[in-house]
Amino acid sequence: MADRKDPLKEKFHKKSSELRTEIRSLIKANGDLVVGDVKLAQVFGGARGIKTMMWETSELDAYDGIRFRGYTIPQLREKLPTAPGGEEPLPEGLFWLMLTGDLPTKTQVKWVSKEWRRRGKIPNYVYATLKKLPADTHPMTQFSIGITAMGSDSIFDKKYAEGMHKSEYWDATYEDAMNLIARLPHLAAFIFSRSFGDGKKPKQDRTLDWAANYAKMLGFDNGEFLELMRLYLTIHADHEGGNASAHTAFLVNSTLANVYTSFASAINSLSGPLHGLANQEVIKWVFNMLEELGTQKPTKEQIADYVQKTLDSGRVIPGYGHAVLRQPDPRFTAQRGFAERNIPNDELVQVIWKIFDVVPPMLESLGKVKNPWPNVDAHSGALLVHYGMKQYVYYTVLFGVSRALGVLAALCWSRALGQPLERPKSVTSEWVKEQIKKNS
Ligand code: CMX
Repeated sequence: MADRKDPLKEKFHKKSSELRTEIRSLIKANGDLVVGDVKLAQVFGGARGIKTMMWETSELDAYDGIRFRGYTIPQLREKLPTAPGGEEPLPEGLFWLMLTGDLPTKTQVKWVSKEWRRRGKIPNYVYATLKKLPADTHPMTQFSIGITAMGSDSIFDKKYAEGMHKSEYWDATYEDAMNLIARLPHLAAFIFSRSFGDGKKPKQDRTLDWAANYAKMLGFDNGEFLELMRLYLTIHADHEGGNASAHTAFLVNSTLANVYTSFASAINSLSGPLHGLANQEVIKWVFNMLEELGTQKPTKEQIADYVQKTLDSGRVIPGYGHAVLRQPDPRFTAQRGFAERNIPNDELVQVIWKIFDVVPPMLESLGKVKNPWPNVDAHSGALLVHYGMKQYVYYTVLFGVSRALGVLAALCWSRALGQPLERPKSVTSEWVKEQIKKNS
């Protein structure tokens, strides 16, 4: 579609065409293979564990945590290219890996950084749309509206209206996905500026990578913070396909909605406190605790009392628990590692570590929590506060910018493999009672 040479698109096209052919013959020969049973408890229990979708970019194991194309987070820190003099992986490299299945070279990652800088311009009507909203509109609402507004620019929609052949869907989807990823830091930084700054459009630095550019457009240029952003935007990128935001995008995109509206739907899904908004809820909960206790250095006993009070009031402990994981989240551990390397004496970070000692046994003692361990959201806020980003209502936008990498790579795959409209079956309680009667 684009005239320019695009090594990533070429590689993706080759790989996805091969897999498409392979999957077709695989389904033809093995279409009746049973891959799991569905129990009544799962029907009523949020569809936990039911295998219903194909998602190429990553896989989640309850005990080992996330693997991106087979690589754990520590392996990504070792194998993905870094910025000059840096230690943390560049998210561009993870995108290349998720889209192609292969680890990129430094040159390939540099190409992606350049390509995203080239594609980053947001149409003026998007800024104008956002300016109509009250400045105190929640940043996630602004983010969703901004992404939806950009959909007017969708190459997929334009080509579809012109009668595009279905064999070309992948190409238009790839172009939209690359444009959207390139634009997100600009949009997200503008929202930060509107909500907490002078409201001006941020300007990118033509020498920087995607994450560092985003950090700078947010107004932060501390080298350690740029490294934190590279790590942050890498580890939040994908968590297989069944999580609420990814699954929402997958469902919407299966109708052939463009990736802008599909990803805006993912952002809406991420904005709930049981999912992405938990990162804002964690730090809010910690700040409230410190204020109520009147100390920045609470003891474990004081923390335990506060945890008990939260549970007694019928609320969850944000940042703890997970629908799939049954161990401390490796994304928590990666952030803890960053803090241990860079800011081990930070008071707030030490509170987060004390909470980690206190909460799991307390949740376990309730006898109903399946995973008492911290998830990704338990640590991120304390790191951001350390470097001066205290506006916690913004935190889920950072998560959303990162999540675009996995979701959009997966949507490219979905269109390239020709995956159909998603349409699972629902049942009524009458039907369930009927089945129980028949069974007995
Ligand atoms: N604090 C208190 N109670 C908790 C809990 C927590 N952190 N985690 C689970 N529970 C409770 C559930 O509310 C449920 O209680 P009821 O039976 O009274 O309704 C019970 O334990 C069983 O839940 P579960 O099967 O262990 O957990 P689910 O798969 O249903 O839910 C999750 C998973 C993440 C929604 C839940 O652990 C939770 O609410 N955690 C706090 C919010 C949070 O941190 N979310 C972020 C998740 C990661 C992300 O997507 O970003």
